[in-house]
Amino acid sequence: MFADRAKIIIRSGKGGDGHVSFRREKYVPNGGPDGGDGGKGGDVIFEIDKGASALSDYRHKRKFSATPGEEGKKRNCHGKNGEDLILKVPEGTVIKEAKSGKVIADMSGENSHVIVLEGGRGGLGNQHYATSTMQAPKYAQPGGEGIELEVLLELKVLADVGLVGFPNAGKSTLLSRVSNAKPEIASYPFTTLHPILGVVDTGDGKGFVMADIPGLIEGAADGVGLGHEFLRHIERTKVLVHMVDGASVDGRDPVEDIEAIQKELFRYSENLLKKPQIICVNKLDACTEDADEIIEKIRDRYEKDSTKVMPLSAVSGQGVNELIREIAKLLSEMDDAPYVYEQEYDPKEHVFEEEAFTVTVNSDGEFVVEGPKIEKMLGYTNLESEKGFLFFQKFIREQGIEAEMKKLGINEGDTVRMYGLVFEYYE
Ligand SMILES: Nc1nc2c(ncn2[C@@H]2O[C@H](COP(=O)(O)OP(=O)(O)OP(=O)(O)O)[C@@H](O)[C@H]2O)c(=O)[nH]1
Ligand SMILES: [Mg+2]
Repeated sequence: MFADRAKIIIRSGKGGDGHVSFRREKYVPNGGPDGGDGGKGGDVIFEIDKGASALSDYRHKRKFSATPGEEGKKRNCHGKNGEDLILKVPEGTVIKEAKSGKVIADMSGENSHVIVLEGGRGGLGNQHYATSTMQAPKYAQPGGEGIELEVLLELKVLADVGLVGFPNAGKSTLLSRVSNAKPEIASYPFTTLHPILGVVDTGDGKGFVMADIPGLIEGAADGVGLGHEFLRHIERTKVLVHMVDGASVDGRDPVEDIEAIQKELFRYSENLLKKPQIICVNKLDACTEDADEIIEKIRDRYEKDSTKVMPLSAVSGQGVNELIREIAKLLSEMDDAPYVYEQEYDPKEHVFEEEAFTVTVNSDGEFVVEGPKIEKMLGYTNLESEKGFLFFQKFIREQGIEAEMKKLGINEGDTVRMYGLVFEYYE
């Protein structure tokens, strides 16, 4: 099956912990601290793979993790950095945060290599914590946590032109005629099962990309048939080519067909109907009734500034060059940068959000400081030792906790509570 959507869990590597150790030398009983720093955790990076056209690699495996950094070692040895995890995706893959559906990165255009999750930083070894009064620090910094996130990968192909229409209208026949693509063509509906891109050479050194998607039927916007799944692939296109069987080969009425497709496009997204559209009245070679009459009828109803009606035969080639010229003209009047989705969600901010602290003043006028990061910090800091206490003070300042308490009006001598710890505040 063609995979153009996948939900996976990605995880960056945890940073390696800093190491606690002391030099050991013969006849030197108490060597100085020599605990090395931990290595940085691996990042999760997405990269465009120009050769890939589907997200099949992500269909059968759910979880993808970068490796953690190694712990620091004795003799000032730095732990090895974790390896980055590089996930290759086809161009046009949009990475979204699974719960909110917000865009993290759009792997299109310039964004060919994006670090989506950073690995945790390596912790500092105890050698960094020696001072003149604390020469044997037993504290080393733990490595930063890795980040885990569920993401949705959605492939929205990058094409300039999107081909839409009922099954059997002749979309694939047209694509095979004007481009290098070789889509399957058959006289039954739903021959095309997934989007196919073709490059159309316009002869002037330029060209454009045309996407053929499975035929749409009524209810497509609600998920009927195959079309709905694939409408997202034409969201980024600049021009829509709407094909209709003008010869009623399947006994359908062209005007009713056009109407039904327009309705589905509109229901999927109003933006689709805002794009310039060319209605191609196809299969002219097979018309038994008066072709001019059918074309006139369609022109009367649909032709306006943003919609052009063009007669065509994808099989005989009649009208095909005119169509390509018209598409090229429309595209030349438009901005040629591909549409790239903006970032709406930054995993880094999200982590900060989770780790943030709160300061509240209770009924006794005490300042209560809470938050998972503070709890963690207290867990690894020995406040009895001078070094530990200095570290604690620095933490309170650097995390902005002191500033927050000042904002709430703390004065010298006021009481501060933190997870069972009670002390008086002095600047
Ligand atoms: N006579 C005639 N037949 C055509 C023309 N264009 C396409 N056909 C035939 O119509 C049938 C369907 O063509 P396709 O190109 O597979 O149609 P499609 O729109 O891609 O269909 P789906 O992939 O099912 O959505 C085939 O048997 C084609 O040979 C045309 O201009 N004239
Ligand atoms: Mg087809």
